[in-house]
Amino acid sequence: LRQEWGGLDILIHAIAFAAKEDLSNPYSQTSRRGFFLALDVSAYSLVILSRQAAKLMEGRKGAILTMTYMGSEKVIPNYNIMGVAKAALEASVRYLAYDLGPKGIRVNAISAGPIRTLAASGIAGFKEMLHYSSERAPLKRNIDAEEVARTALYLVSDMASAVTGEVVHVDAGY
Ligand code: 0WE
Repeated sequence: LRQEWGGLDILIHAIAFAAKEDLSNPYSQTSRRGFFLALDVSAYSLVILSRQAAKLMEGRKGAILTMTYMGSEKVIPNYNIMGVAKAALEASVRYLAYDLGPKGIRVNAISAGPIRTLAASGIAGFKEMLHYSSERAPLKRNIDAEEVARTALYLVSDMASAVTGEVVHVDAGY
């Protein structure tokens, strides 16, 4: 990237993974291996990518953005180890914001409401979740990917030049 682009302005971190059985078995059954896998892929990846990105962002007012979910704050049935991984991810956003702030790099997260996607199609009861949240959210509807994208564009742009260490909820108010 240094060769081809001369540096980096924006890093979007959008990766998460937990073993399928850890998203259905009771949370108390989570194995050490499953715990490590979910935290490694879903939370530590932000730390290592941010460290590398920061080197490419020197003198550039860089912006780092990651994706999280309310399962970090409240219990969502079956979200399990992913909720714990997202809690670690959101705390990492704050510590990275503190760490990289002096270099002019901002670090934020979007906490999106549920969206019908290919990844979501594999989740048992997802349709019911969409129905439940649209009934209770203040805006009385679900969100779409473009609404997340518009918030992302805001957060990585100069419009959000004083916003860092923040978790912005894009969830129709849920
Ligand atoms: O963060 C997520 C899901 C991320 C995810 C999805 C999978 C499915 C396939 C992580 N690991 C895996 N592993 C697989 O093998 N979301 C915010 C979407 C999501 O997932 C849920 C949800 C919601 C919402 C799982 C249970 C309950 C609600």
